[in-house]
Amino acid sequence: MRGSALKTRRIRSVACHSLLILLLCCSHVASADTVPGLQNVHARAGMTLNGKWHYIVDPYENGYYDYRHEPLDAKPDPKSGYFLDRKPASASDLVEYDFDAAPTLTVPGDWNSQKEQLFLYEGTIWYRRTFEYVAAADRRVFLHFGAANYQADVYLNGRKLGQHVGGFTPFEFEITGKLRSGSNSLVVKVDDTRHADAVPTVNTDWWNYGGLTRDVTLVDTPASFIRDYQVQLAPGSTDRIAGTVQLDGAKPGTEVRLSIAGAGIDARSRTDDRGIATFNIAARGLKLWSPQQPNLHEVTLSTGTDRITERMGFRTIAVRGHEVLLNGKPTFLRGISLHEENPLRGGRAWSVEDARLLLGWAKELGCNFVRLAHYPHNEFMARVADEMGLMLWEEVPVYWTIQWENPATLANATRQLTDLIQRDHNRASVIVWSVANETPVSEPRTRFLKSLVDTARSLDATRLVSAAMEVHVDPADNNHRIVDDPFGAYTDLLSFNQYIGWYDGLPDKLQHIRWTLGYDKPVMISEFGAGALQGMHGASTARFTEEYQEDLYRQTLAMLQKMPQWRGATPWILVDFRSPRRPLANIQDGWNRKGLIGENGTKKKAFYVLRDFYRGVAERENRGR
Ligand code: GCB
Repeated sequence: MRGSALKTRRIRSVACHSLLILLLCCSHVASADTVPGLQNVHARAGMTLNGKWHYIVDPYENGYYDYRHEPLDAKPDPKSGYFLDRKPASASDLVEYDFDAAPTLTVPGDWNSQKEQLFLYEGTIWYRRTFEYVAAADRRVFLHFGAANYQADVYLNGRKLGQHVGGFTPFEFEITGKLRSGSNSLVVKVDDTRHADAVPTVNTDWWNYGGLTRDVTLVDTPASFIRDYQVQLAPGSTDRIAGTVQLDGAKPGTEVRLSIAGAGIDARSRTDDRGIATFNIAARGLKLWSPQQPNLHEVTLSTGTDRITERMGFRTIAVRGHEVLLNGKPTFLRGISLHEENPLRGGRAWSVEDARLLLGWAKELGCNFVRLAHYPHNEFMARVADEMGLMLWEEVPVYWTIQWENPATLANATRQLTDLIQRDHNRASVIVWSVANETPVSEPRTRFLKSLVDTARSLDATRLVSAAMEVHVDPADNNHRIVDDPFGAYTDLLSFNQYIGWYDGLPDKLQHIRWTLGYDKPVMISEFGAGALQGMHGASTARFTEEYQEDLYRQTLAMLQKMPQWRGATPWILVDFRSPRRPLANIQDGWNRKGLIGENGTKKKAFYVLRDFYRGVAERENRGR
């Protein structure tokens, strides 16, 4: 079962006893090693480990063996483990690998888009880089990975630090006291093999980009430091701040100071015996965040030994009846869906610049909302969305069919959701946690998803929870669509994907459709769309022409406007994206063509249909509807 979700475990050093107690007390936490990750890593001292890493491709798993750390039945040669990063001791010593002579990959970055031979590769690649770092005696040091798809086994100077499972969430290891003076060898085995019991499972409609896909950072903190914090408006309030700050390595009663520039806030609190300081303070001077005015305040937390700053927005989000209320005002979610891919460069998006490109296109489209499908995107997406004024839907890869009855699969999904929420819980842009996409209805599936909703709500009472659900066709009337998924009872938004006019008839069918919605909630259409090859023109009934896609957008928008509880949409999708499920030669060539923008960055006709529609909505909203 190596590489499967059954081996899911979160490797985080448990630095203080009080944290352990806290975690054992929390019902949503699966095990005691789930210490929250380091918040706001990029604001920390340390150094980047991005750059060129040497790599060895290992399709047969020859470099894995380490009987000292991984008891395996086979009798491996202890000298053969690539993690040892060995050099021959003499000319007659046999070592059959050499990282120094091996080629390099750039980190961050998936391997598929960097080397032609690795384009379709799925399996193990061993990465190695060396670095020097001298930490002061009273400091602590961590190795932080923004993400590695899908499983990472991490070794420092030949010793295993641990393993992480899940391709899109951050993880770290404490390495205080483990650094050598002089050169250190950091080896990471990354395996992106797909597994039936994993999250996501074996079949998806996106490219399985493998590798160290996000930043790798060495983080240097004081012995007692601010590990995590959550600072936001108290639920239901626009003039009170509720915050919790988790210290690591501090004595109970340690003072924590919270100041918010431009809002006249400078408050103090003391940690309890779990290392947590809480705040609940008046905050009348805040300028609220919204897409029209994405105000950000500089928030600083400090203790006697540590200090950390970042810019944060403050806003409320709620639903009431059919309305979505942003800062108490009804808001239409003018959205678009997005994969984490930069089509112009090729491969996974990971940088601030990538985020600006993708979210900049969404702004041009007139959006105030973006669905980051179908897995956690890199954290710059949410930070840039904070700055640009875009609300976000963030999602975990509980996609299509998952092993609903496998407790390890649920633990894996819960871990990914927890880590996503914990990473982004200070982002004003994030308004929805989505726990799944298009999961066929069954009792075990609804139980699984309900458990994820409970996790999301227990971790964050200030945001909405949803999932992209499915629609069912009335067996007695092909033009009657029913949304009655039992899971809809647990979500704040009634969100579903529908492809009438593409997988289900031609666009003309849309004018005949009747809806029965089983829940009195705001409807947010999480997907609709049609494939079009940019530059291919023809009749509006001819598949893959821009005219077909354009017509489908027109007719879908006309249909949705007749739905009284319709409050938003995230059509599928902003840009064409790579998918191995799309082989149609000369049209798809390995790309899902439902983008409103082609792989070369050129806008298709439907882009302008949606843009004009969103302009109208925004104008009406500005006039006060
Ligand atoms: C869907 C999926 C999405 C696919 C899309 C399509 O319903 O949620 O991941 O890419 O349809 O293009 O078929």
